[in-house]
Amino acid sequence: MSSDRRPAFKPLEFRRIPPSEMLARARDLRHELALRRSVREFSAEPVSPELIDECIAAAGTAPSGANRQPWTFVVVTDPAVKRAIRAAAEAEERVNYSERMGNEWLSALEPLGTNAEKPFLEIAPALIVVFRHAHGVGVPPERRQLATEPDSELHYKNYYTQESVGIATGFLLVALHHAGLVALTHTPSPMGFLQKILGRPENEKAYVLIPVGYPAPGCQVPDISRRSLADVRIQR
Ligand code: IYR
Repeated sequence: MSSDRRPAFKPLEFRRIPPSEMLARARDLRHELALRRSVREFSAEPVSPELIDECIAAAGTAPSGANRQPWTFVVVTDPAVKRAIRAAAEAEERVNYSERMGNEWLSALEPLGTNAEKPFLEIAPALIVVFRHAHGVGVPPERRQLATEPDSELHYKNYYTQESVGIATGFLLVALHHAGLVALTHTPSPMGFLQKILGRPENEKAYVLIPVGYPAPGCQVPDISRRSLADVRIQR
C-alpha cells in the first residue's frame, strides 16, 4: 500500500443488545468464568480434536500488536512426545524446587500443593503449547503480494508480543472452559526444551504449556478464593 492511499476499511459488524440483556449476559459470563479452575488431576479420556481446534481458532481472534498475530499453538497428543515433554519439564522443575525458587516462592506455592512431579503432562489427553513469535520470518504480511514460502534470511519486527500472546492465551482459556474442558496454565522454567522437542523455528519462544482434558474422577482443587470486586475496582 502506498502512503497516498487509505488502507482498505469495511463496516463494523455490530449488533446493539438491549441494556437489560447486556447486564444478564455480563453476569452469566462472570458466573461461568468464576467456575474456571486450574486443574492438575486429569482423566486420560480423549478430547475431540475438532473441539480443541475451535478453541484455538477462538484464541486466534485476539487483538495483537500491528495485527501480527505472533503465535503458534502446537497440539500434542502423541504419548511419546508427551512423555518427552514430561521428562524435560520435571528435570527443570526439580532444579527449580530444590535450588532456583527460594523459600519465599516455595511458601507462596504451598496452598497450591505443587511440586516437581508433573504426571498431568502424560495423563492429560492433549497439551497445547503456545509459542510467541519474537520476530517474524520472511516479508512482513503488509508487504506480501502473494503467498510465498518465507525466506528465513529475512526478519521483520513484531510488536507487543508478550501482551498479544497473553491476550490470545486468555481467550484460549475462556474458550476451553466455555467448551466444557479443563486446563492448566503451566510454565516449567526455562521452557527452551519445548522449542527443541516440538521442532519450532528459532523465532518461536515457548510462552505457556496448557494441558487440556477432563478432570479425573474425584478431582480436587486448592480451596482458594478470588479478590472481591470492591477490592479490585477503583472509581475515579
Ligand atoms: N512452575 C512450577 C512452579 C509454579 C510457579 C507458580 I508462580 C505457580 O503459580 C505454580 C507453580 C510448577 O509448575 O510447579
